[in-house]
Amino acid sequence: MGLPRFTSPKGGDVVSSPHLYVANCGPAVGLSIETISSAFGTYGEVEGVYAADESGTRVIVSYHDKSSSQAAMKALNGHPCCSLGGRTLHIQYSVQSLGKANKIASVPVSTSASDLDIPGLYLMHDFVTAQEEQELLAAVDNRPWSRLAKRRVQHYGYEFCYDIRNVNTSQHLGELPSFMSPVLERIGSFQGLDHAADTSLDQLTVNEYPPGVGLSPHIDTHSAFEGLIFSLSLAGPCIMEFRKYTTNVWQEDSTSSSDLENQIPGKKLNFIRKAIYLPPRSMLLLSGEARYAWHHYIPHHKVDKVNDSLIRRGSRRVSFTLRKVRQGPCRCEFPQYCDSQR
Ligand SMILES: O=C(O)CCC(=O)C(=O)O
Repeated sequence: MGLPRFTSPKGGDVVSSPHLYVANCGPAVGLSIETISSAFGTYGEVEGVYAADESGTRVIVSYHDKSSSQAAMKALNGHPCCSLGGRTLHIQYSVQSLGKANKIASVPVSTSASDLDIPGLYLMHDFVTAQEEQELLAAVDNRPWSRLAKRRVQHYGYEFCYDIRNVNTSQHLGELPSFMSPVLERIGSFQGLDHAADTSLDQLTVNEYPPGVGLSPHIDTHSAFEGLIFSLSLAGPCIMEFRKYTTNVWQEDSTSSSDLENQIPGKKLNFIRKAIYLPPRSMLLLSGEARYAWHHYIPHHKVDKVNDSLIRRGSRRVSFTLRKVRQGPCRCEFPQYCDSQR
């Protein structure tokens, strides 16, 4: 499944369209795709929010109709937007293009975490057996799924709210289900984990991705979760990519219209990018810098190129992400990425 492609605005020659090219907006400035979708949703039905390019600071917001995009343009262009952290957005109309997509260079994919050299990132292959994998999949398939735009999810312990990228700590859904006990017990012996680390995890999100569906770049909200994030991959493989932005994600933006002219897609990239292959039954751990300072995401591919092999994603990938809900503010060593220390 390919993503829609949009032309970049050149000299404002697009009079009006349902699609908006929005600069100073995106994961590199601390705004998740869900937050952007919710803010623009005030003006009409948003069909999708897509990265306009690799910068992480420009997105396409695609509405169902022109009257919605015109209303959003009028309300948000050049004005500080309260629901987007007070940022001033620079918006132009864009058009959907039938031409070929701008090809984004692929990055070499590592099969082990040590090759990536991201502090705090660990991967254990065969964390569960094939039989345990079947049992875990059967357990979640017996329970109700909630449908998001492109994937299905289940939440245990605490519900994760995508609009605020946080949990509602006043609503405890109960203990993690008993089918997770063997996994939780084994996590204590995860290689790479500090012996003193607190592995009392209390929140589980199960994601089911159909083939070709990925996940947009994000850092799990610091104030929502503690410092260890585990993700178990089941049923099918994928690659996960990581980006570390070289500009401050919370930096106040002083983009003038002449700066905007320099923001043409495909120019300078402001991040380091790395990729890892996650086979079924493997467990990934994000801790330290990997958890707090690197965006992670899953590209929307049906087939991944890993070294010289092409690997098909399979009929679905189901991930079990385990975290501990934070009760106080985050005091990490990465204040530039931290919503508690903004
Ligand atoms: O599917 C995965 O492995 C990652 C999921 C994730 O990052 C999330 O739910 O925030």
